[in-house]
Amino acid sequence: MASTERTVFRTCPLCEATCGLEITVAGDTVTRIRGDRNDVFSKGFICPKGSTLKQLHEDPNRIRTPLVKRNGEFVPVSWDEAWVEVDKGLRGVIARHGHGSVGAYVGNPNAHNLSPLIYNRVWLQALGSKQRFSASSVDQLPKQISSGYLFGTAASVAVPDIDRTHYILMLGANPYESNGSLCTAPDFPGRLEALRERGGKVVVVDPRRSKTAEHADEWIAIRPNGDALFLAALANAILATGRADVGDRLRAHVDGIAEVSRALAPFTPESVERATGIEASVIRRLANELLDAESACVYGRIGTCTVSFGTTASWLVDVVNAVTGNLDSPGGVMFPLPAAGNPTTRGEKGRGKGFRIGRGHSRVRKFPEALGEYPAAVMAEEILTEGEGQIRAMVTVAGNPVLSTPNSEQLDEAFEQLEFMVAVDIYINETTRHADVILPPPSHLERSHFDLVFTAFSIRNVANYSEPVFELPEGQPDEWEILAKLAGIAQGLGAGVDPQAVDDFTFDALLDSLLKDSSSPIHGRDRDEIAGIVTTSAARGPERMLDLMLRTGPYGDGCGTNPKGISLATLREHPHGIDFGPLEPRIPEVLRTPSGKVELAPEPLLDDLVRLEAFMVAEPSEEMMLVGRRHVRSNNSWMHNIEVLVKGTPRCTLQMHPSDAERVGVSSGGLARVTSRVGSVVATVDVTSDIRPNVVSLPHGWGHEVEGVKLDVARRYAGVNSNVLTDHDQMDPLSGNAVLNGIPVRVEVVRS
Ligand SMILES: Nc1nc2c(c(=O)[nH]1)N[C@H]1C(S)=C(S)[C@@H](COP(=O)(O)OP(=O)(O)OC[C@H]3O[C@@H](n4cnc5c(=O)[nH]c(N)nc54)[C@H](O)[C@@H]3O)O[C@H]1N2
Ligand SMILES: Nc1nc2c(c(=O)[nH]1)N[C@H]1C(S)=C(S)[C@@H](COP(=O)(O)OP(=O)(O)OC[C@H]3O[C@@H](n4cnc5c(=O)[nH]c(N)nc54)[C@H](O)[C@@H]3O)O[C@H]1N2
Ligand code: SF4
Ligand SMILES: [Mo]
Repeated sequence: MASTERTVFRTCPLCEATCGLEITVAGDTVTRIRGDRNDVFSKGFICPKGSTLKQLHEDPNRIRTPLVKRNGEFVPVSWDEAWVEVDKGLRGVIARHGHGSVGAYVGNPNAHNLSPLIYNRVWLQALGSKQRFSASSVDQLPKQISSGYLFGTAASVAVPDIDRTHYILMLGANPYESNGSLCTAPDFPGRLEALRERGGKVVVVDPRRSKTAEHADEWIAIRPNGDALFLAALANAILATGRADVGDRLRAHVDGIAEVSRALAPFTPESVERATGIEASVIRRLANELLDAESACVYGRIGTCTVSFGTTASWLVDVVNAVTGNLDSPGGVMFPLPAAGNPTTRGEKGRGKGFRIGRGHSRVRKFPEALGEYPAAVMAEEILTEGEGQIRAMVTVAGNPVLSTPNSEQLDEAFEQLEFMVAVDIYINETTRHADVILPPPSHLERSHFDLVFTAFSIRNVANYSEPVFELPEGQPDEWEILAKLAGIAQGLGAGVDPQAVDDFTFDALLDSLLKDSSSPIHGRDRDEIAGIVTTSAARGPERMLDLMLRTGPYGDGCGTNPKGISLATLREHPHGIDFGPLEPRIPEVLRTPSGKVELAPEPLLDDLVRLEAFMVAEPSEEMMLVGRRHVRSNNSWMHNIEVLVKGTPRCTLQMHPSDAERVGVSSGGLARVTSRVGSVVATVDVTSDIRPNVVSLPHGWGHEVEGVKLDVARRYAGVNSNVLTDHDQMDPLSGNAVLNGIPVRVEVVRS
């Protein structure tokens, strides 16, 4: 069969590392997947998940035809029939209760998928409901909000320049398992090793001795949710040395240092010792190390974001970076310049409207809107609480909130009560089993790929476009066609609406906005001429949109004005990607704040220091605290149906310190009941000294043994759902982000 073999290169769509894959195909079968050694960014690196795109594609449980629920059972139907059901269901709910009664949840894989990145907005707008939710509010929202206040847009996240830094202080992140987040760096572990080899230092702050901590120079076992206090004290100690300085280049561009300095005065290293569990001398030493290092960066992730001081901690990460002279500087934290543009490259340079939240408030608990959404933690009550504006129907796209968001049992019950639900998903899982109609997108190998999101969080400026490996099966619409059709139906155009018409409308809207934007290279140009240029090279769908974005982006050909610039065609000619080089300083041009400065002392954050101080002086809780963790062979809730990934030592275990295990009376392999305010699970115990006493850890995304779930492999490795324990009442008040780490729990032995 060797004669029919072909090799294709594509970017892995599974995590933020965006590794290049080399895929060998014979006929319609993948024969091998390995790292693409010529990929400009990943250079052959791949993790165990990357090669399982084959198993994912071939998974017999992956849905291949639309499913409609009849008498409680899913029945395969034609696409035409499915659309009639979607139209009938949505139309009915809208007629009875109005547009505002349809809620929407979009999950994490959307961020790795070009079609929804462009067309989700279209159907969400057509739906016209304010009841929008996503995985952002169980994840990175606090960092986006703090960045929005500081730099002007929620996309202005400064990423650690790990290839050039001499020192990294990492909090609540475990890239040896996760491969990095809000920091796209394929082979993150290798890059940390290179940092140490060139004489640099890696310090990890985590209640667990994670794999990253194991490979670091120093592990600091912080108390869960101690990060904001720790960082406040670190900034306080740095400011106290008299050596704090944003650096010559930034001095004229940063406002608020004096205010920050004053506001952080109460947070001395001594006064945070008790609440953080970290000695004052350690904090002072770290302050000096950060100042002494030729360059240094502080980086915080899930453990810093998904806690009750998530936004404040995320802000203080950048405060420390700024006052040590490491903001927007090589080896510090820097702003990427993404090829397809984003809010940091559009509009007037260096100044803007700034960032705010609270354009509306959730109906029941009055939580402010952020980034056009309400917190996922209020979704259940919005479905369950009667009254005007109650959610009666849900649309989910690539999300599994029943396993991923707080107080799962309550949300599960809420989904059960919906009048109608549509899911765009590849599996019947804990969430989609509640759907009336499931619309399956093509497999990950049947679609094109471009990282619209992660090029904006990347430690190098790169661009990589991948063609689909396989053609769409007969009759299978592309994911963008599914979403465009959903938009048409939501708009009331009926089951027969042509997705191409929705696409034309979407393209026209983008083109018009670029023609009007005075910063765009096609500003004021002839509409038909530009449409002609783009349409010849990329007929329609996401490719046409991407082509226009690339051409008008920072490296683009400007549709003719910059002959050396790129278009989609250029990327097609470079299957291993294009490297535009290391990040370059972008302040002040990157800023979109009203003042045109980095606003280091935003009011909402200064105000929150009152709450932080109260937390500092309060008697620390005696209760045990639950934190999460990730494993390199797992991916949130949805890759547990792949045998090669889940087999072996069970991974959904409750990690516990020997002293706690002894007190509770459990040993490794035994069972313990973990109980929080909202729920209770029984988990297998794993006793380890790699965790702080009084802290237990359980990974999320498990608990597949639920009626109606059609994941044959995952059921055999079911595990338990840690989000049965997380509490929908516990939120970071500044962002509405869920608290997923530092959950007070009781642990008891279960005797068999
Ligand atoms: N306790 C606790 N909870 C957590 C976390 C934690 O650390 N601790 N982490 C949180 C974080 S960071 C995140 S991002 C969320 C994730 O939460 P979610 O985004 O809600 O869940 P995922 O597990 O990513 O589920 C993805 C869904 O998308 C489907 N899918 C996969 N690929 C595609 C595709 O190409 N198209 C379509 N249409 N569907 C697809 C899968 O079948 C699955 O149903 O979980 C959060 N929950
Ligand atoms: N293999 C794999 N890779 C993934 C994913 C996956 O599920 N599996 N998910 C992807 C997604 S959606 C995301 S968002 C990223 C997340 O990427 P990371 O943030 O690197 O992910 P985690 O491994 O959850 O690391 C969080 C760490 O925070 C620690 N922690 C808990 N509470 C606290 C605290 O209060 N303070 C401090 N300092 N630390 C704390 C935990 O012990 C844990 O080690 O990973 C992505 N990559
Ligand atoms: S690290 Fe992430 S992008 Fe790279 S192969 Fe693994 S899952 Fe894919
Ligand atoms: Mo995430």
